[in-house]
Amino acid sequence: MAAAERAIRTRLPLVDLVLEVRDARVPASSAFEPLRRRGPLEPDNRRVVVLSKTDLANPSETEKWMAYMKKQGTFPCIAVNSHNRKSIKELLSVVQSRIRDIKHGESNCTGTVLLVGIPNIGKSAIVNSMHQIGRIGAAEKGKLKQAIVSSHPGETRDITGYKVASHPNIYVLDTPGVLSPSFANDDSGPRLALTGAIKVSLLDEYDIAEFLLAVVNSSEEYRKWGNLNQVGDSFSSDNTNTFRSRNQKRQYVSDHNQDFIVKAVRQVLFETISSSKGYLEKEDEFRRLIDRQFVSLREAFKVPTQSSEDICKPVALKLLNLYRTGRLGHYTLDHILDVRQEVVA
Ligand SMILES: Nc1nc2c(ncn2[C@@H]2O[C@H](COP(=O)(O)OP(=O)(O)OP(=O)(O)O)[C@@H](O)[C@H]2O)c(=O)[nH]1
Ligand SMILES: [Mg+2]
Repeated sequence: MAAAERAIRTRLPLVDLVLEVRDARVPASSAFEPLRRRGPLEPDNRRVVVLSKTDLANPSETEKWMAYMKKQGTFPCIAVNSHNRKSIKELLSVVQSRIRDIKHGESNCTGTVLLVGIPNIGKSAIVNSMHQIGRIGAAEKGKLKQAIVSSHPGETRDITGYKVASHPNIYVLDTPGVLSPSFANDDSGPRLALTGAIKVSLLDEYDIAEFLLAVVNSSEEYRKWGNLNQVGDSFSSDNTNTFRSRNQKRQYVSDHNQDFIVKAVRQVLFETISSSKGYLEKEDEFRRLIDRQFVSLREAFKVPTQSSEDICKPVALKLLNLYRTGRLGHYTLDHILDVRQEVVA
């Protein structure tokens, strides 16, 4: 990571534009440290902040963050879902207009954009979508490249350029994710582990799942899961073994992402949180709730007790996986009120 950071730092002064990708769920904790240390909070027209994975964040919190960043006035900010064509087109148009400004409207030139951020934040997914959707010549379209996208942090190892526009020609350089070791000393650690920027093996998975349950238990998202058995609910045709209804694929007990497992998990969360609401101000009640949830979630995930002495690890990993794929709701973990200005900029 140190070599990657050096390579990025060397390129920073050479490119026309820097796209700093941050996770919309943690817009402050996921700030890119090498840019943060650059100095005073003056307007920076070479930098655009991209809030990624907006489909996983709380939409009203994302709006508040966008308004906050705009008010700061130091650099533009755009929210993106890399799986959404419209969203990528908006990003492309912001990048093109910035490059045209920087190149004073010249169309016969080349603009370079450095895409930076912490690991697993969606950089390669963004560059792939820009490369595929961007207006480049038909001959070049035939030679489309593909950056490796993976749910594990640290997948991109080298800096690679992708053409995303013509007139002017724009190349985006995808870079390896870089994370400052200082995350271990502040409270961003659990948030970054939960959102997937830090390898789970570096922190205790049980602690991260406990943090997730604390977030879920303190939010109102669980109320949506109060009518899971009503007719019309997408999860209604439940069966604990395998089942197949019309237009549905066969569902297997071993796959915790399957609908009936997700439904059982949501039901556990709904029931345990509803029965404890009103008592949760007391720390020991909150703790007891989480312990109870782990026991019930083991059943919901169908983790066999006899197969492992430690049931917490598989339950924790399955729970984290559901959160990361958005199946436990939409949570923004950084709140504007908690954030100091220098952290955002
Ligand atoms: N839900 C959702 N998932 C996304 C989005 N963008 C990327 N992902 C997922 O996030 C994971 C990481 O994506 P990458 O593009 O590999 O992330 P990266 O920043 O390049 O990661 P490194 O190369 O390790 O630094 C993958 O599982 C992607 O499918 C998004 O907008 N929404
Ligand atoms: Mg990558």
